[in-house]
Amino acid sequence: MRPIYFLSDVHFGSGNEEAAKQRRIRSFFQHVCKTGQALYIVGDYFDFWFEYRHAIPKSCLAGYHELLLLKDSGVDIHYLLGNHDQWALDLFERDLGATVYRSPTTIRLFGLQIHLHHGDGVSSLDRRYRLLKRLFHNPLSRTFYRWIHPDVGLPVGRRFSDHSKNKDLHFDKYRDDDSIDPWLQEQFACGIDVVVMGHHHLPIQKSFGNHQYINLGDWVRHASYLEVSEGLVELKFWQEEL
Ligand SMILES: [Mn+2]
Repeated sequence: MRPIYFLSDVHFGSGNEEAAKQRRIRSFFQHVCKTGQALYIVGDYFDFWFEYRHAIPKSCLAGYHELLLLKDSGVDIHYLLGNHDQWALDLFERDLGATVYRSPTTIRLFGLQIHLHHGDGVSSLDRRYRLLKRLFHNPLSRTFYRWIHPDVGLPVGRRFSDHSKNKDLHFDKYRDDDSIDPWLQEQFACGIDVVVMGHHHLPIQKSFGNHQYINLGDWVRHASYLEVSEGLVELKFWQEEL
């Protein structure tokens, strides 16, 4: 069986070196197509994906185009929504044939129980965010926002989710954060072999006895991804093929 790849936090559409990001992602996706069988996106592929019934944000077109090419190359796409793309309706399923996960999920691959969680709200450093999350998930506020014209609504939404260069530094707060360890131990105690998360933008592969915690990092600064195959769970960094 060919390897399965995982990535998260590409943040397409942030306006931050978009052309370079698209080039990197395209060359990585070609590698996935040549060598692998499926790609798992563990959230925040887009910086702000808000899907209306008849419209999607222009800022996401370049990133979406790469997903279409990947799908056409025959790779299975699995998409766990993150906090920047949680407003997806049915386009990923209908148009990309993707399997979409709207909440954390556990999959079984190569004999391993792998728990996928975008990672938002897990750390104790996310306390303020948890309040916001309730607002974002509220069906009423979603419906209300959907009725605002995109030319008015999207700039406001993007300001909230804006992933500018300066904001990258804000993720350094997670560097020595071990407040997620008790949560990880709970997952391991329930039979999970590997926890795969994104959101923190810091690539990490850490062992807890026979269990592992992987943070997928991001494609803003790191171009990091996970490769899983028979007997292999390895966090890697994509080097563009020249
Ligand atoms: Mn995130």
